[in-house]
Amino acid sequence: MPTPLFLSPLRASHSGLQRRHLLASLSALAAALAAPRLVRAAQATPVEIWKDPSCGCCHDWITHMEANGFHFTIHDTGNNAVRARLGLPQKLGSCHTALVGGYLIEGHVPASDVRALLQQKPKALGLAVPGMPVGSPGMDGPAYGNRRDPYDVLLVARNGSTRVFKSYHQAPR
Ligand SMILES: [Cu+2]
Repeated sequence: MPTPLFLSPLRASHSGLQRRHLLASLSALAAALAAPRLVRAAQATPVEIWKDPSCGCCHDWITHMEANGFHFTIHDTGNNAVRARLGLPQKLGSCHTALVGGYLIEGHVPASDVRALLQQKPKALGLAVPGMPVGSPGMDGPAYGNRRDPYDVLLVARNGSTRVFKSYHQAPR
């Protein structure tokens, strides 16, 4: 019968096309999966952090920062000594102290503000969110009933004076 002879090359080229299409899709998928991971490894900003080993909200802040391209070296030694050594007034203190790009980061500072600080490079000791306001990164979400208290990110000068770097969740006036 001539029919199979006529159909088979057509079927062959059709499946070849499908295979090529599938391979192209697979390599595009592989590239899409691999690329961000490589970029993340190469460009992640190193951060050193001092915290209590049992601090859960510290860990949640680290998770927030890592999701925004920071990479951590963790010291589970508490942060009172390092905070004093680096010259941050205790009244501005929180549960963790970090160092990134020569700046001190105290408490639950949003990653976007850390990025802004690193871009603006002001003359300063660093940023602080004193205490542990509910609604700040690592102190947020369903575990806190999605409450969003107002808080300020403070830019701390080397002499310990502060000004508001960014305000969050302020009640509308
Ligand atoms: Cu905390």
